[in-house]
Amino acid sequence: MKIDTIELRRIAMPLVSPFRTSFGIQTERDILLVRVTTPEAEGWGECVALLEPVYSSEYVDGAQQVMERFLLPHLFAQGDVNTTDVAPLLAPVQGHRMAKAALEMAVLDAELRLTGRSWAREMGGTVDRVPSGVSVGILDTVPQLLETVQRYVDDGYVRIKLKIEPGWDIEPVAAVRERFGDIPLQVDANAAYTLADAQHLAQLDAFDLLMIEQPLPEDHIRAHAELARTVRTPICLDESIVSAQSCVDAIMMGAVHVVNIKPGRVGGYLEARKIADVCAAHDVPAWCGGMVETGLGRAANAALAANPAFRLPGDISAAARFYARDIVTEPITVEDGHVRVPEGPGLGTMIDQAFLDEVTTSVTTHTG
Ligand code: OSB
Ligand code: MG
Repeated sequence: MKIDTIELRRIAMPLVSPFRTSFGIQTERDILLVRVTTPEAEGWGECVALLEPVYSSEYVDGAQQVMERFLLPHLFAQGDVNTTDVAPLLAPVQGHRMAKAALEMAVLDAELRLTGRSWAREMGGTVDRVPSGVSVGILDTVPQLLETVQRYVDDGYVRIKLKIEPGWDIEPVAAVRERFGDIPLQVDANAAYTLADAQHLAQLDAFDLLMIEQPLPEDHIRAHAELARTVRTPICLDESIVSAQSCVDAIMMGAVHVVNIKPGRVGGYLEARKIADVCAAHDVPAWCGGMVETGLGRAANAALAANPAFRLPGDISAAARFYARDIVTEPITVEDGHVRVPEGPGLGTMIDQAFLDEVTTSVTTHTG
C-alpha cells in the first residue's frame, strides 16, 4: 500500500471514576490516535502511552514526538508499505514500542479493511466471544472496594483483578475473597515491591489467587524467578515482557507462569501474536492486558484474545467501565461475562466522527 497521509490526533477522554495504581492516579486520558490513509483505504491506530512515563518509559508527548521526528520519515521513505514491513522499517529506532505499535496498528487496519479480512482471523482467533475481566484500582477503604467489586460482579465480569501496593494488599484481598467466595481473583502490583517483600507476598498464598502480576521492577527477571520459589501464587509478568525474545527468556528462567500480553508494550499486534505462539509452544497460559483503551484498542484486543493461546480472561472490560461515551459507534459491552469478537474487516468498528471531533484537542497531518 502507498501511504498518502498520516494524521496524529490527540483526544481528551475523562474517566468515569479515578483509576489509582501504585504508579499514580488517572482521572482523564490524553490519547494519541493515528489515522493512515492510502489511495484505497484508511486505518486507525491507538497509542497506549500514558500521560507520564510512570508505567513504562514511554509517555504520550514523547510518543508523538518520536513519531514525527523519527518514525514517520522511515515509513514515508518507503514507497510501498505492508504491515509486515512496519516493524523492520522502524527497527533502527530503539525502544518506543508503544509509538511503533500504534503506527503498525493503523497500517494493519487499513490493509485488513482493504482486503476484507478481520482482525481476529489475522490473530489466529478461533472463537466469537472472549471472557471479560475487570481491573479494579486502589481505593481509600475496604468498604469502598467491596462496594466497587460488587458492582462489577453484578455487571457480570468473570474475573476480578485488584491493584495492590505496599499498605494495600493482604487486607483488601482477604476482604474480597471473604465477601465474594471463590470468584476468579488476581492482583497486579505494577512493580511496587522488591524481593525483600517475598515473605510478605507469600501471605497472598492463602487466598487462592490466579496470579500475582508484576510484583517486582521491570528488569528484575532473576528476582521474579527467585520470588517464584518463595510464593506459591503463580507469577505473571506484564511490564517485563517487552518482546517475544524477553518472553522466551523469562519462561526459560522460571520467572513467569502466566503472561500478560499487551500489544502496545511489545511493539504491535504482530509481535503480540508471536508472543502468543511462544506461550502456546511452552504451554504457558496467556491473557490480554489492557491500557484503558478506547473502543479502537479494545476491539483489537478482543480479536487478539480470540487466539487459543489466551487461556485466561483479559482486561477487556466494557467501554462504560472507563468512559461515559466511546469514540466508536458500537462500544464494547459485556454480556453474560463475555465481549463479542469483532467480525467486520479490520477493527470491525466505526468511528463516531462527531464525538471524536468533540474530544479532539489537536490534529497534525503528515505527508511523505
Ligand atoms: O498494569 O495492567 C496494568 C492500566 C494502565 C496501565 C497499566 C495497567 C492497567 C490495567 C488495565 O490494569 C486496565 C484496563 O485497561 O482494563
Ligand atoms: Mg499490569
